[in-house]
Amino acid sequence: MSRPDQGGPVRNLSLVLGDQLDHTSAVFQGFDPAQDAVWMAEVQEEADYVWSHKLRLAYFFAAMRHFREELRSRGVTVHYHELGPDPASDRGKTFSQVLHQDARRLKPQKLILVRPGDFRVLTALQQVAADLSLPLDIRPDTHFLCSVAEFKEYAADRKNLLQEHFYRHMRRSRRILLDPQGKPVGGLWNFDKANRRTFGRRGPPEIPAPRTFPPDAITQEVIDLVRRRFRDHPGSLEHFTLPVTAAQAEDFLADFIEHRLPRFGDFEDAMWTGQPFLYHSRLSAPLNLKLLNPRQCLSKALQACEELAAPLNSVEGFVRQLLGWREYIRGLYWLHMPGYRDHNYFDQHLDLPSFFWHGDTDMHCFRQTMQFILAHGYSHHIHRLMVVGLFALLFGVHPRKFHDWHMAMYVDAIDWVSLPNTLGMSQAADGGLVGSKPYCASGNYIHRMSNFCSGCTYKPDKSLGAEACPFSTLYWDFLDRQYARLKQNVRLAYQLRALENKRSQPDQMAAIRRQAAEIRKTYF
Ligand code: DLZ
Ligand code: SF4
Repeated sequence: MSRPDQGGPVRNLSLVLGDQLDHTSAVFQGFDPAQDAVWMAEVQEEADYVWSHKLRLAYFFAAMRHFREELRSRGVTVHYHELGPDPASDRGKTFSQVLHQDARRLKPQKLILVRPGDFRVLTALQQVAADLSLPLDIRPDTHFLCSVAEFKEYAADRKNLLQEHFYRHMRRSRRILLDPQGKPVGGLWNFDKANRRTFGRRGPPEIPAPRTFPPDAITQEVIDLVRRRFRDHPGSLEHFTLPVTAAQAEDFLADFIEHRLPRFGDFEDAMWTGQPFLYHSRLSAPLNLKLLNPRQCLSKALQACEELAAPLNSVEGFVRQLLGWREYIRGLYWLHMPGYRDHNYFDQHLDLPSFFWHGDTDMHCFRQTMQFILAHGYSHHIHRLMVVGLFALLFGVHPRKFHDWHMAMYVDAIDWVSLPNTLGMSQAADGGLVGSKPYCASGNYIHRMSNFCSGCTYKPDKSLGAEACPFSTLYWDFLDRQYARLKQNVRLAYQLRALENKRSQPDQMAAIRRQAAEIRKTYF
């Protein structure tokens, strides 16, 4: 009998998506290379249903092609749909179209899939299987520590799904950073208060640059493809440095643990001009493509803590991101989808100002953040939350438009992580499902955490007049516009008292409203 690579019949066709590049994936359980085959596809729709950054496209395609080569070198048959420079040569624009054709040709008895990271993709693939009358075996994504089923069970009898409580549940149930009595190591569950240092006037010291992985021939071919075929897309391809294989990702992790983890905690929230990475790991991209497993990351960080190579506040901060935040965000996504997409608690409807795509603005903090994003498809979490996200919230942007932009511009963005992060955490549009209070602040926050304001034409402590910081004007305007909704949150009482003081001077409040309206007009 001929094998599946020689055009022979395929028993099971295992579908591997661009964010499922995991050799230990459940899609390979029971896989028999003599009878089964893998299916992978680069498709136009994934590149432009949101207007993706060139680097995001190149990263996915390069990592997918490396994964294909690794599978083939192990004797696995991979049916792979490659995009070429000419769209006319595509066999289909969507996963559904390409899979339809391949399944008709290969005639598998069954399709196997690990739960995708995007509800939209899950429903599309379910539809193909139904149209072809083929069984579709959907398996859990064992990359994550907490399964969808466990999260649903955890959520079932709880009124409030606070991240901090879920994090403690994960620490206890996985016995991570616990002493023999089951208490948190160091006496605290959370060292967040120790993790808000700034760099002061002198700025950050020399920080070892992250390990880079220059493009090999496969990646270079992809870069050339993206440069030609997707030339109108935003962003640059000059800095392709991320790991594209599991082995490279492991080196990337080791480099972070040795050189930047020790000070990661202290300066987790700090920002600085010209420094996109500081002590941050940038592990989110290889993690979200599943080149890295969170268990590897946890084990290396815990080992560094035990060997006293990294202090507890840094290790706990890193563990919280992976074991708390990341797993929590994913659990919430699957708990609330598909309805979650439609939340718009603050009833905001504006488009993004155009500088979200090119960064051409005189707000120095925003310009810097956009430089990082355009060059690297990346900025760290405080730029996301307290610069670009904050501006969208205060300006009045529709939360899903901000999510779509974030999906387009960040290399690490997949729907399961981007949607709760943007729509929930940063835009508070879900009415408090993800965060216990909206992250709203004036330019003073950015001033405290960075040196951006010293290079800016505006003054963060001014909300009126020619020198007023747009963040600060829009901050007071946001509190004023959304007063009735914000008043329901006791955690905002202090900020709202300050607004009430401002409101007691009606002329000043009216001037702020006028200036905010002017900013919206100018930035459109
Ligand atoms: C983000 C992305 C891009 C740009 N391209 C592809 C692709 O061509 N093929 C693919 O399988 N996946 C791609 N992805 C990831 C998907 O958009 C989506 O996030 C995942 O399929 C969800 O599991
Ligand atoms: Fe940003 Fe305002 Fe500071 Fe300028 S003054 S850098 S706009 S926060």
